[in-house]
Amino acid sequence: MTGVDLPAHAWEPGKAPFDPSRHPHRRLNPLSGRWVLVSPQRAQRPWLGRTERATTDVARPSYDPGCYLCPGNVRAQGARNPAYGGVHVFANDFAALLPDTPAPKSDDNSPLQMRQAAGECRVICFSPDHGRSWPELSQPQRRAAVETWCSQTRELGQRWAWVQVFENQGELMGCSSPHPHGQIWATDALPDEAAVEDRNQADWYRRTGQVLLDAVLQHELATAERVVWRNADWVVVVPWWAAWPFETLVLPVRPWTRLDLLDEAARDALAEVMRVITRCYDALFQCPFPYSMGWHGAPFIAGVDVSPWRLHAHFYPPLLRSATVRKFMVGYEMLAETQRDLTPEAAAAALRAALAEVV
Ligand code: H2U
Ligand code: ZN
Repeated sequence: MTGVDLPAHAWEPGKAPFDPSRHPHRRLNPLSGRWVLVSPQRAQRPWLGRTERATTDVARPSYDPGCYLCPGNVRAQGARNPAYGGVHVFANDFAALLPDTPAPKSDDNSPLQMRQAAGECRVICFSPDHGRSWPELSQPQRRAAVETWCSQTRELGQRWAWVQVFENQGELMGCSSPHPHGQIWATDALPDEAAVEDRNQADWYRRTGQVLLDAVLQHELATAERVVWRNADWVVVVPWWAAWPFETLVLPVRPWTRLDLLDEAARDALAEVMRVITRCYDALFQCPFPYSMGWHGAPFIAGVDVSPWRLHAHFYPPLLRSATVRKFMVGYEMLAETQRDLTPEAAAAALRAALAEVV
């Protein structure tokens, strides 16, 4: 036999019964249809690679004269923000999508495809206070931000097929300003992630007559292994298929399909979810936790059956082991498939422990 020596393992190859907390395995993400390689035996490997500079936890001022997003300040393209006192929404000065875009000629037989891309991009400032984001906002302020997600989704959904509410938090995730803000991009076509989730939820519904994420939620509540926190309306889990080390999925208890349809109680409860989850993340490594998060709900396409859809939010934080060690999606991830060392169950336990300190 040729080859290299295998490293010694804690189990006898070929003999030990499968244990997902010790043995490498693959898990399916049924929303994306992609697999994740889980390698728990590797979680103790030494790290001599890059460390991120820890974000210094200095209190930020409540107003920054140099901030493009603070009330009364002039933005990068010359427009001036009003002296807003609550949530403030404006059209992105550097919009990636424009409403009146001509359509290119398309040739279905060409390998080089091109399609029209029309839409609108907006920025949401969650509060006038430069120094307070989700964890520090008051409950009424968080509730107002949730209300804006819902009302913007309703308004933009009248014109566009897909309304993407999202937010980048922290320099590590490319967030351009510490001022608490999120974004909304609305577009005429289903973007890639939305189209894949749409197809997979529709396939599941056709095959089983069930809503995919309702089935997932039932499993998660039954085992509770990956549940981080819940209230009457929402459940926060580290999904079975998490790709990022501390990725979470926010699922509704009641059968909501889109943000704009949520009732008052669900909106109130969602404001609480945002407090708990952001504090939980910050407590995990005692730093302002970077992440990208966003909402997926049924598209606004006339005549399309929305029954397979369940509203949900994804939180994708990049940190792995501390404020300074992040996960890189490189090498095997780029060329083969996503891989993680820490099991989603261990990640959920760590988040629950962090949460116990702050909530
Ligand atoms: P991020 O921090 O998540 O990148 O979002 C900031 C957005 O705000 C970004 O899309 C916009 C950028 O184009 N922006 C303005 O529209 N006007 C400005 O004056 C600064 C930033
Ligand atoms: Zn500011």
